[in-house]
Amino acid sequence: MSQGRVIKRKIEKAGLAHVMAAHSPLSARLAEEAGFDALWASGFELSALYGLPDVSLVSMTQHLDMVRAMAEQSSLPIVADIDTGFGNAINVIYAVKQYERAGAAAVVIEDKTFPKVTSLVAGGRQELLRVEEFEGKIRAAAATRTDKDFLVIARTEALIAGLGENEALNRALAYEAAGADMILVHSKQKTPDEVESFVRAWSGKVPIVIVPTAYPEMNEERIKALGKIAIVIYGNHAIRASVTAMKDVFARIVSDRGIHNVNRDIVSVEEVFRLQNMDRVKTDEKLFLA
Ligand code: SPV
Ligand code: MG
Repeated sequence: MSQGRVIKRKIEKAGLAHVMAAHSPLSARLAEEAGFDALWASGFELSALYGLPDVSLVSMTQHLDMVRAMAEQSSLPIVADIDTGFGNAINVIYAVKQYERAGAAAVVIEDKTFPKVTSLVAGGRQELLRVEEFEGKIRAAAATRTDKDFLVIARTEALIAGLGENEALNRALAYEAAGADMILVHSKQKTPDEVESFVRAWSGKVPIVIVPTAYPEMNEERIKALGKIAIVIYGNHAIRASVTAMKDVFARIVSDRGIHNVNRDIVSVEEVFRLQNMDRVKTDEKLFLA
């Protein structure tokens, strides 16, 4: 079964797929062990991993390499955040071929101009593409995939850009007509109101994807009660959890002048060996080293 089919099955069965951000094969494995349905190959997280702002600096090749590495270490489907598609519809055609071959289950393409500016930053420059041009990108993506279950998800940034609900709804309808399998609507309002209102007003047939980072009260109970939402993406909690943990441990080592205290509170080296499949090396040594 293709990875796109796996996500669709999950949605058919459970009504909602829970997708966790990952920025490395290790975080992908941890998300899988925690029980998520799929991985979000987040552009924000990968940019942060490189210490860079999420403004189209990380290249498609860098992102693809990470998608491939995650696909090797986790059996979960990968929803690839391909930002604006790395250029125009021609770039999208190339990207979709590459991401499908890399083992992704889906791509999310956003309707901003290239280079984009990260969505949640206060006062960010948010410029949207003409609707016709973005429709062309969605048509190009849908025409390029070879697996009919590979999902093309169109993301509108109309609410992020402050253009209002009507613009967001009109764009989403146009993107559905262009062949999008789902619509991701993003919002940076601190409460769920804006997205809830969009979802209630949504008259399209395709389901909605949300990333409730800015409005964390939107829990799964509320999402299910709203209906129409097929995927919830926890967009940056892997990198934020890592930063929290590293800051805490590093500060304690500095203040304790040693590792004697933190040692009790962090995972053992054996746990990291487990995550690295070190036991497999031991088995293979017995089998193959003469
Ligand atoms: C990402 O995780 O890269 C996203 C979500 O696109 S956000 O950063 O909220 O725009
Ligand atoms: Mg992104």
